[in-house]
Amino acid sequence: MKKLWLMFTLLMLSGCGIRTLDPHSGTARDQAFLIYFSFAIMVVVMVIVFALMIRFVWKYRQTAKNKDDLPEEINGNKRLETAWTLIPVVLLTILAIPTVAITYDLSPTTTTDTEGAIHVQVTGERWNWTFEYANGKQADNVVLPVGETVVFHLNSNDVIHSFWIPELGGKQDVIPGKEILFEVTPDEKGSFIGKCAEFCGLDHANMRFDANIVSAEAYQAWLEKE
Ligand SMILES: [Cu+2]
Repeated sequence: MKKLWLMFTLLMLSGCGIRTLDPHSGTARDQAFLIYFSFAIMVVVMVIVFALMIRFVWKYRQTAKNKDDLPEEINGNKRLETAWTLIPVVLLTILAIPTVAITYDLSPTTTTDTEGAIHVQVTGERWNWTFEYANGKQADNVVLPVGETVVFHLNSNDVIHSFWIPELGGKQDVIPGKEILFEVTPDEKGSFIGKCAEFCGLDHANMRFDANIVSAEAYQAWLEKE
């Protein structure tokens, strides 16, 4: 028990930040909104259910007075059954509307949706990523200008990987034989860790890269450097 407390305290002190909840792009912000939104609904449901449960446990506890009473029969009560069917339907509908809207909105389905964007070919391979720009430049880490829309063209040379830069959004499956587009507009400078989020073999944990978001000038200079 002592050890458990120590582990818990260390975990809390380490400030293990949840990077998906520290969004630095519109995509990541939309995703973080969905997380908070569903969490809020969950908290409301949880508070109501727990409050009712505590109340009923207390109100209907056995006492010397009621110990021979039989509970009221509620089987077939139309009002109750309608209520406990409709409440989840309403909650799920409230959840589904923004979820479906945002999901359809997040990624382009064709390249014509994104003319004027920066297009980067991304190839996942056990166990590294290669980024190729329109001018032919190849790199192991991705460099992008702040405020510009970028479309990643995700491809895999072997197995299924998953492309994920938590602060910028994702994750997006990378499937061999199928190009998947993933659009992001980073809106703050910074260096973020990207990773493979689909277990793909022995060195999966090391399948990482850096996503460096820099000024337009720094990006241009980097792009033109051999
Ligand atoms: Cu992988």
